[in-house]
Amino acid sequence: MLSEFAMLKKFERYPLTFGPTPIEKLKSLTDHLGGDVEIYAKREDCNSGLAFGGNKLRKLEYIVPDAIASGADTLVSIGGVQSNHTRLVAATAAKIGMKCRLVQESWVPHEDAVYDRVGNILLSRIMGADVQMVDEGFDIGIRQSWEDALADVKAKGGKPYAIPAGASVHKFGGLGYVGFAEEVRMQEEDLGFKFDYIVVCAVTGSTQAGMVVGFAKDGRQKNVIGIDASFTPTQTKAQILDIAQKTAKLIELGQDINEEDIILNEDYAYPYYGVPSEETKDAIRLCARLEGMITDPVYEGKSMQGMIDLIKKGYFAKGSKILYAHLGGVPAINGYGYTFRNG
Ligand code: 1AC
Repeated sequence: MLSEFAMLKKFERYPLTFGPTPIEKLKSLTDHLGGDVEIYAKREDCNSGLAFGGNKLRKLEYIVPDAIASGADTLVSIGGVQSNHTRLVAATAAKIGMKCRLVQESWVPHEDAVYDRVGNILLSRIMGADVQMVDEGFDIGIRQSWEDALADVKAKGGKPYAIPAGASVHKFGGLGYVGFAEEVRMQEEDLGFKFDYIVVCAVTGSTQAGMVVGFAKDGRQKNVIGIDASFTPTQTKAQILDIAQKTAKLIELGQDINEEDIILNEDYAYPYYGVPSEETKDAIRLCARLEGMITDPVYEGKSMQGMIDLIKKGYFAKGSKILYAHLGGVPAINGYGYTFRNG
């Protein structure tokens, strides 16, 4: 089917999600932080029945039609050991009747006895993906291990379809979050107000890039506040800009996206990708205890920490309405059982 969103109407969309995701007010967190700004969450973590859902499915909805049309029989992708993206590629492959080959690199210097047995990777294995562990460190770029996996599938007589880390540098990787912006605009009509800021976690970049392009339609691209969780922000920012520019061209946005349109805060990714600081852990606990909303040590914990800290520092004007994008990284928290052994 063709996309229902005006900005994407020439693109095929293969439905993997339930439809528009809920927006809920985080009242207790708002009150706890003094009430000068109002905090809402858009629950991308509740977007699908596929393997606990999450942001990657919005992107994959625009990639699957191309994968099917290519005649491929195997989706091939890559991420860290606890990658959400690879989990959702595995789920998508299962749903559309393809095989799945996943390269899981050692992106996170985090030790927990069960890190490579629980959470995302456990689910990928259960869904039948061929999971290959590779001892290489963090890098959001194109990886030799992934290219080797593509060649290996071919050598064994399969027909691979290549999906890069986070689906980000795929030619259609930015489309899903253009749709997010369109969906928010529709929801704003029902709510009767517009959000002043959208806060989003960024690592491989296509989620923020798509939002920037989508919100450029009504001049709000600079209101998308990315919180870096990669700890390699120069690379992440360059990738966001590149994806946003290519996506803008692809959808014929009719306006340029420039470096100053990409707002990426670098202050909360420390000490390393996938390793939570004490402040990240505190943000996870605070949000869980006030709202029952679970965030994770890799992605949403860092963007939650960033949003809370920016509110405390007065970054957002009094009276602002902030939309926190919960992208759905929670399954990884199972790999942090020791970190949270005392709550
Ligand atoms: C890093 C892309 C990323 C994942 O889940 O693998 N978000």
